[in-house]
Amino acid sequence: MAQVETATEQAGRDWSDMTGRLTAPLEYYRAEDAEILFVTMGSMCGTARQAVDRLRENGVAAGLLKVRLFRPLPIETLRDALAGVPCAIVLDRNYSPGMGGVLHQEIQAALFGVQNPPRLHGLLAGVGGVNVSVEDIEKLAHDYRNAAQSMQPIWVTRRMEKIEYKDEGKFCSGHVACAGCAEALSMRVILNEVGDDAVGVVAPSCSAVILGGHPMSAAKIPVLHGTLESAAASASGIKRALKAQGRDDTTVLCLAGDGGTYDIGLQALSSAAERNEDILYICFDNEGYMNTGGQKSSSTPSKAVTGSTPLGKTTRKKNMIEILAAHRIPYIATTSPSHLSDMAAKIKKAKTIRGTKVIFVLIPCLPGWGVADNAAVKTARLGVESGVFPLFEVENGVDYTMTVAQKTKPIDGYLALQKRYRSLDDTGRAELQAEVDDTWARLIERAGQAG
Ligand SMILES: Cc1ncc(C[n+]2csc(CCOP(=O)(O)OP(=O)(O)O)c2C)c(N)n1
Ligand code: SF4
Ligand SMILES: [Mg+2]
Repeated sequence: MAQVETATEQAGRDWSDMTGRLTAPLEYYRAEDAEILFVTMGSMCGTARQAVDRLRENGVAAGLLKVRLFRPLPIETLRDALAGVPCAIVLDRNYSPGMGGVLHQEIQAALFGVQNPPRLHGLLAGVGGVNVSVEDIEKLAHDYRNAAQSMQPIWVTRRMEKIEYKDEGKFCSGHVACAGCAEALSMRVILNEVGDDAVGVVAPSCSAVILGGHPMSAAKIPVLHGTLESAAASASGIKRALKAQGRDDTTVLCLAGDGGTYDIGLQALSSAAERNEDILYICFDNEGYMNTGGQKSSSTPSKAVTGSTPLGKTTRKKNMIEILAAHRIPYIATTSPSHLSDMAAKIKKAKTIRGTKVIFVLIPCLPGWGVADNAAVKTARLGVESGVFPLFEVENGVDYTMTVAQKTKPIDGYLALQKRYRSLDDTGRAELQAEVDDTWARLIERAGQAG
C-alpha cells in the first residue's frame, strides 16, 4: 500500500511519455500563488477549472487541486500542497450520513498538526445529481474566501427546481414509450395544458406509438392518426370543420416528429403556415427517424451517427425555425423536457393566440442517440445550457426573445452522454463547437435587434 503513490506517479509519467497527457495522484491548476484553492475530484474538476479561470480574470487568485488518488490518500503530498494556502474549499459531490463529505473529512484529518493550515471549508455541492454551474462555484469563492472555518460540512447546492405543476391526468399510464423517454414526459405536460376541449392529429412517429389507437389511446382527447405527409393538412381541415360547427375555441393539436416536420410533412406544414391555419403544431424533435430504427432526418445535426449516416452526418441541421419565421406565423417556440415550467407556459401562451403556432420540443432519444435510460432530461438540460438547443420564442416571424439568454457550458458534456458522437475526434468536436457558437451568435443578434 505504501508504494501505491510512487507507483501511480511513475505510471502517470509513463502515460505522459506515450500520450503527452500528464496524470498524477494530485494535479494542480493555477495553484501556485492561490489565495483560495478548490479541492475536489472527478467531474466537478472541469467546472471548477472554468470557475478558476473566471475568478482569475476578475482578480481573485483562485486555483484548483484535483485529487485523483483517493485510496490510499497521498497524505504527505496533500499536507505540503495545502500548508500556507490561506483558504481551501473542498467540494464534495457525496454525503456520508453523520460525517459529511468524504473528501472533506479525509483532508481535515490529513491536515492535523500541519503548521499554517488553510481555513478549510467542506461544501456539499451537487449531491443527488443537482447541477453545479461555473457561476455557482464562483459564488462559493466569494462567499467563503473570508469566512471563518467551520468543522461541519455545509450544504450549498441550489434547491431542485420546484415545478408548479398540477397533473390533470390527460395522459394515461400504460403507454408504450421506451422507459425513460422524455417524449412521454413532455406529452404529459402538453396534454395537461391543452385541456379537454381539443382534438389531436398524430403523424406516424413515436408519438403515434406512444399514444396508441382508440380505444386504448393514452390521450384523453380524440385523436386522428394521419399520414406522415399530411398532419398539418388534416389538422387544418379538422379546425375548419369545428369552426363550421361553431366550435371555434377547440384547440386542434398536431403532434409530429422531426421527420414528419422537417422532411416528409414540410409541404403540408408550409401550406398551413402560409394560410395561417389556427392550429397548434408540436414537433417532437429527436433528430432522426426513430420509431423506424434511427435513420437520419434533415433535423439530424452535423457529425451525428445514425443508421443511415454511419460515419456521421456531413450536413448541418436544417433551420426549421427560420423557415417557419419566414412564413410570419404568429408564434414559434422551442422547449425542452429539462424546463417543464417553461414548456407549460409556452403551450398556455400558444393556446391564447389565433393562427399557426409551432412548438419544437427537444427529445434526446434513448436508443437513437445512445443515451442511458435515466439521462434523457439531463441530456436535454445540457443541450440547453450549452446552446446546442437554445430556448426562445419568435413572434410574427420577427420578434425573437431568448428564454434562456446565456450559454454557460461547452458542448463536451452534452456530447459525452450520447453514443452517436462517440467516435468524434478533437477536430470534429471543435468544428461542432464552432457551429454551435456561430448559430448562437446569430440568434442573440436577432434577439438583440428585436429588442
Ligand atoms: C411517406 C411515408 N414514408 C415513410 C413512412 C414510414 N415511417 C413511419 S414513422 C417514420 C419515422 C418518422 O420519423 P419522425 O417523424 O422523426 O418521428 P419519430 O419516429 O422520430 O418520433 C417513417 C419513416 C411513412 N409512414 N410514410
Ligand atoms: S425511440 Fe426514442 S423517442 Fe421513441 S419512444 Fe423510445 S426513447 Fe422515446
Ligand atoms: Mg424523429
